Amino acid sequence: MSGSAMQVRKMTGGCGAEITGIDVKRLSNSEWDGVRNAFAEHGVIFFRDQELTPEQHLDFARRWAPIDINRFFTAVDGYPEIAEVRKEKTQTKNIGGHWHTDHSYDQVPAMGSLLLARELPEEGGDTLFANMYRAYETLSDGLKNMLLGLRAVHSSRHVFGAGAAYKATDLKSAFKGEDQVGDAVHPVVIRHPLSGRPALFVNASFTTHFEGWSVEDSKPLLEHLYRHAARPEFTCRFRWAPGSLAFWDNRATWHLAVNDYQGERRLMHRITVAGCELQAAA
Ligand SMILES: O=C(O)CCC(=O)C(=O)O
Ligand SMILES: [Fe+2]
Repeated sequence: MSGSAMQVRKMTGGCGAEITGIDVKRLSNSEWDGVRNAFAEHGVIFFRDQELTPEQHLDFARRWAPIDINRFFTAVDGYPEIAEVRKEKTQTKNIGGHWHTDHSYDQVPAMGSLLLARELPEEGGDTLFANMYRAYETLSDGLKNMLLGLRAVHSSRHVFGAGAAYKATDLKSAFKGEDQVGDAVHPVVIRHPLSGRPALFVNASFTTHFEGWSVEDSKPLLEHLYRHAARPEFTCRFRWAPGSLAFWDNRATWHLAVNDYQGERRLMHRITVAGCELQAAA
């Protein structure tokens, strides 16, 4: 790493790392190795002051993997591969305001998203992340062993389908594709494709039930896992400024966009990159 001012600093004891001293448009080979290692190790990485055009945002995204266009999000004008995460002054609901991981309803879930801040409220509009390695590791052995044998069903129907709850809110214009919904089944504990470590892979927004269990039977255990995984010591919170860029791994983290800026606009550009089919741990 000689000649580079790059530094990787953990955000908290629980999740994420901030990378300073680099320009993602011009990475040396050793910087690129360092960035990739930080992503695999910390699950979400943050950069500041990256003044990227949409083309430069796309170039950096394509270094990771091919782009996986989200079929429900509105695209940025002229850039079908960039999704808009927008909240207008007059809107009261925001996108992603509950803990979730993107694309778990796909049989091949996306690797992650590169979210770039364009317009921000005066204050607020932070994003929280939670570490799904820590969530799994800190369960008791008995529960870990039981979860290793389970798979869970994930769905986009109740979120983006015809009867979805957001259709009755002021978010209804933000999404499209209500006939594109579907389901997927994944192991509850995955072997992470980059790190090889076990990670908990269920989330409150898209997981509907354990395979072979009813929704009703699944609910108490899923809720226990959700409460456990959201413990503050597994999380970090990122405060955005224009030019801030986050890249999170959907297979290692959850995220939540804090909706504490009523009456102000917030606009982010999101590029999602492709992942792989997920294998069970152990
Ligand atoms: O706006 C944010 O901070 C994140 C929203 C979200 O959930 C997403 O872009 O996937
Ligand atoms: Fe999201």
